[in-house]
Amino acid sequence: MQKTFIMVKPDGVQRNLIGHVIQRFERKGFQMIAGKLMVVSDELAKEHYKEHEGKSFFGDLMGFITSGPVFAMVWEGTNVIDGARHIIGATNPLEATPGTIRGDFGIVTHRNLVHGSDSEESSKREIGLFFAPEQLVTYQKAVNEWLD
Ligand code: RTP
Ligand code: MG
Repeated sequence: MQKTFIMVKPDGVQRNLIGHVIQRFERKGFQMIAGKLMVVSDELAKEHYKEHEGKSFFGDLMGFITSGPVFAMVWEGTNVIDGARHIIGATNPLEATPGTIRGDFGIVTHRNLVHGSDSEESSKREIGLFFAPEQLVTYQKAVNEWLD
């Protein structure tokens, strides 16, 4: 079963949107298999966003993502990587379709509420950065039989 790393960023936590974000993924039919409230260290932030190192916004991104608690999660489901990115919406919330999380709640790119892995490779990498293998709780729900 495909897995993805999802994180409610510091702005989402401050705006009391943790529960709402979880509900968006739950009602779609995806299943949370790990979740924790934590503060991202400078080292972890740099590693997580290393593809953007050297870009003009990298410093601001580091400051933002370490500025307060985040809610880190692993979600599981059929095509959950792309599915989650659709629920989250485009990087720039002003361009994100209404109905997506960013489209409904965000205005600016540097405060876009939620992160979602963009590929199988990055999901494996990011899950490994934030969670130990034994922290992933996979389990069967009978209702999932009716999803695909
Ligand atoms: P994320 O990784 O956080 O889920 O966001 P994303 O895939 O939609 O966007 P990505 O290109 O990976 O960029 C990572 C984060 O960097 C900030 N950013 N700022 N031009 C800019 O000012 C700019 N571009 C990107 C955003 O916070 C974005 O979520
Ligand atoms: Mg990204």
